[in-house]
Amino acid sequence: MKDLDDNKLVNKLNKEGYLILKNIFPKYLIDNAANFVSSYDFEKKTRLTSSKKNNDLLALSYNPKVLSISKKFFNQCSAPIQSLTFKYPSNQPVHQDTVHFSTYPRDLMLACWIALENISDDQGPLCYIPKSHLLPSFSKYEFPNKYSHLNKSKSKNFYNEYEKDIAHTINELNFKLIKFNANAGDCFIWHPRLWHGGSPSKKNKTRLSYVTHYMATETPIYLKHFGGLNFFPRFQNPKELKNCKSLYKYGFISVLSRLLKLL
Ligand SMILES: O=C(O)CCC(=O)C(=O)O
Repeated sequence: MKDLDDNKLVNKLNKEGYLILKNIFPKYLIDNAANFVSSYDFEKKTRLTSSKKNNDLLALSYNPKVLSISKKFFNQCSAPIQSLTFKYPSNQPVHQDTVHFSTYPRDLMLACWIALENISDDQGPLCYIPKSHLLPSFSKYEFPNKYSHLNKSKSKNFYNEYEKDIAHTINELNFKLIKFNANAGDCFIWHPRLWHGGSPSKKNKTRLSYVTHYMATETPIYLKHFGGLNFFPRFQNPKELKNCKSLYKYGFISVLSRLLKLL
């Protein structure tokens, strides 16, 4: 991959909000991962949230090119902290990942989505809005004023309302959703603020795919907005994918030292 200079790629990611890369994964890894996912029983779950039991999926998450791009993007070391494996279309409404994975300082996460088979329109391809990362990120409480804490009479299902408001905005502003019709092995790296989701599709066709979320390991504080008290993000200690080791070695003390580093 000498021809793909990390600086140029990161500039492109910052400009367009995404990168499409081909041929960065060995074919045998894609084939092995595809075999694993297609034989896995997904009857009860729509996605598998851990890849640690499968070495081929783990090897995809630790791809050196993706790690070096994320390192350049963060300007510090990077580690995979979560993965999602899909056998079927995700049907996930459009969102920004920052609603799920917030960091302070902001936007120190990245995602890499990999097609494990050829994916066309009827398989619910990944979809995205180019340059939507130029918009700020919104927590699920901030996006629609009408559902803010100032209006307690509205629905308390903030995430649901967030998804509806994103859909409404796409419509109102005439944003164009692009489908990523991928070949097996193609990957799509998106900026933390890029609006993306899974195109709606029936579940009768497979959409073998695997996504890893990366986080900068040195400075950021990682925050979760789900669970606990509404409006109060929770500190989270993310764990590295391969060994489940916490990124903050000394728990809350590490969080404090990270905060001090930012002063
Ligand atoms: O795979 C998909 O369809 C969507 C995945 C996604 O939105 C995510 O991982 O944040």
